[in-house]
Amino acid sequence: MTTTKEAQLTATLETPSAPTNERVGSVSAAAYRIRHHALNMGEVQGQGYVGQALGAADMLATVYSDQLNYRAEDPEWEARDRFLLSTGHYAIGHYAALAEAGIVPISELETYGSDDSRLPMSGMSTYTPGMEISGGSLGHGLTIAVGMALGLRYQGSDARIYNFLSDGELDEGSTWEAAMGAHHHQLGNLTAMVDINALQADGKTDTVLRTEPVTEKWESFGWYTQRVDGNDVGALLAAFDNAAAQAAAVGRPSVILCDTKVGRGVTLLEEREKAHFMRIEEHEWQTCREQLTAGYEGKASA
Ligand SMILES: Cc1ncc(C[n+]2csc(CCOP(=O)(O)OP(=O)(O)O)c2C)c(N)n1
Ligand SMILES: [Mg+2]
Repeated sequence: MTTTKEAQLTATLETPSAPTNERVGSVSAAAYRIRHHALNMGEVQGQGYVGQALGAADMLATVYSDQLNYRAEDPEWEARDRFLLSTGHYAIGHYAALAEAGIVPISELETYGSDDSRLPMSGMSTYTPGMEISGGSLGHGLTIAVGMALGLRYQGSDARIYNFLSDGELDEGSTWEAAMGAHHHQLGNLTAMVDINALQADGKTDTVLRTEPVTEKWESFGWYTQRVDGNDVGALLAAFDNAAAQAAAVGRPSVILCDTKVGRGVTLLEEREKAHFMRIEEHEWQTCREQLTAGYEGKASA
């Protein structure tokens, strides 16, 4: 539960000014490149978690090109902010973001999912620079994030922890235990973001396990909670700015709940029925790229 003191402090803190068009444009361009990389990587295998990468590209671009403090040439730099991908199968999108960030060479992306590649299908910390944790077993990312955030605080570090979760991970009890622990320890250095794409491996989230009302749940666990359109870069930037300004000052963990669309930016894939693990035919990849570019250029010139 939010305490009265927390509520008062949150109310008195100033809301940061709205993100500039320049910032929105720069993050949108990064998101476009992340989507483009993800399509190229998906084509190597002919199938995969491409829909998730497209859906989460705006979230990933906002974090990597606007929020995260890191050194591309030294991914293990002690003072870096940590981005924890707890949803291992989203690795394709994360690799694209790591390439955009200059941590993984763009030329290496074509090895995705191949034998001996540093970019396996499911994210593994021992394989890939910049991959902080292994996330194949869902529902563990937030527990690790809480431990890391505590550890950094004990060390007197100003680094922040960002944890990316999927809506399927809200099915896991461990996620909620960690959420409770983060509030108990007043981890203002922790920001979670949840990709609410309303989908899981076995079907739509509300048919697998109904997790709504999600906003009220996080609030009742004591988190500073915002829910935004996760494909609206301006809304994402504003939410991350609020999280940094308010949650850290109040000493409360922060969550940004992001409603996204699987396959976002590529009409052909937005309309796919079997969206969790997509099979895309050889002749369709070029159409995907063309639709992505046409949509991006149309929006940029609007
Ligand atoms: C602990 C655990 N249980 C089950 C699985 C199998 N699994 C892999 S992906 C997935 C769907 C999880 O939901 P979400 O991440 O929201 O799926 P998406 O949005 O990518 O379709 C499941 C159940 C797993 N990897 N780990
Ligand atoms: Mg999902």
